[in-house]
Amino acid sequence: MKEIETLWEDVRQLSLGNGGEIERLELPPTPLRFLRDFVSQNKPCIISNATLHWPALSLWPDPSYLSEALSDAPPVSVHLTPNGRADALEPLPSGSLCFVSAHVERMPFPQALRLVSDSNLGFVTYLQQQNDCFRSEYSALSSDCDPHIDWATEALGCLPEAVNLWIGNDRSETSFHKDHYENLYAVVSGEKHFLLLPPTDVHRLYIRNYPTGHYSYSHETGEFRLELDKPSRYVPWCSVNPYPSPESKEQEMSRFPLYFNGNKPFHCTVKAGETLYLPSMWFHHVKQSPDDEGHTIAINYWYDMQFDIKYAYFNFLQSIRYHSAVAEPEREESVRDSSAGDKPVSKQLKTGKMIDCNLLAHVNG
Ligand SMILES: O=C(O)CCC(=O)C(=O)O
Repeated sequence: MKEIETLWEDVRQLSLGNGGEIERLELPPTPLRFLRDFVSQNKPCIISNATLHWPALSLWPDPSYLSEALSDAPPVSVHLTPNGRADALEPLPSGSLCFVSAHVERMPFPQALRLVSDSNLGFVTYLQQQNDCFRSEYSALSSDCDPHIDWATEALGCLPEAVNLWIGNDRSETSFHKDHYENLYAVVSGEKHFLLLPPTDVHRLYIRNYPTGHYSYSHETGEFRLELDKPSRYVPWCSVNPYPSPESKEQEMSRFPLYFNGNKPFHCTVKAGETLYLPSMWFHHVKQSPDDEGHTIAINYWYDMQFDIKYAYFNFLQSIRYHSAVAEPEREESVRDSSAGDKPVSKQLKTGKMIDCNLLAHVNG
């Protein structure tokens, strides 16, 4: 399907550039510039010096400040995984893949923060809950940063739908996915490493339906069990792991040639004090490097996206089946997604990571 490959090239030539670089702005843009040059064009940028006035930048790197500020707060949500990969594909004992969610529990913040930086545990702790947690679980910190990003609010014509706090370590990783939000992602401490692909590259990520499951962790045995959800449910998810282990690299490259042999994803590191504008429907994969205390801290503002003509075109593109010259493995064909785009968009607001609603499909296993 040459036309789709032409589209990938055109989007880079005409809009995003070929260098694989994300545009950087030294100062926050005016609302007009932000709307005209970035939101309307569905084009990311990194903005320096937009959050320098936040007390959080100097206060939050100190774990004792955070623990003190949240000492009397209700327990916070903690995501535990054996390897730092939650909302990601993991093999079942049968060898087939499952979309697995973390074991989630609630505990006092000071205890949770200690777990994040303790590298001697048999699990990885990520403090995150994509349900507007900053304004609920972490409201004691609200005066340390702005309640919204003013120039983005003016450009987008609404206040954020959700504001989320993320505190992770060097093993916390978020797999490739996309959200139906305009995302302003501000790093407060440590660094975040994003891989980004535009919505037009959807076929390069091999979205397929996978059965869902979850980890459950036993404090008594110190072991994780991976259990399939009951009743069974399937979600469409990106099949590509961009950082395969050395042993599986060759196999992954031959399974996903459109990803590994094509244009490199846009790669950017967002440092403390910088803000990434991550446009709606862009695919993103996230890793992180911690500060001296072993934490990476970020806060993101999810604004409602416009369900406009771009959204309609992207959905249409996604519904087209791409015929790669390279044959795909049989097993994946059997769970090929049903992305006809015929389901109405039902926005899962404040309920967690947005799996592409339009693709959400319950298929008979
Ligand atoms: O920081 C992360 O680990 C993931 C962030 C993300 O996926 C988002 O902001 O939509």
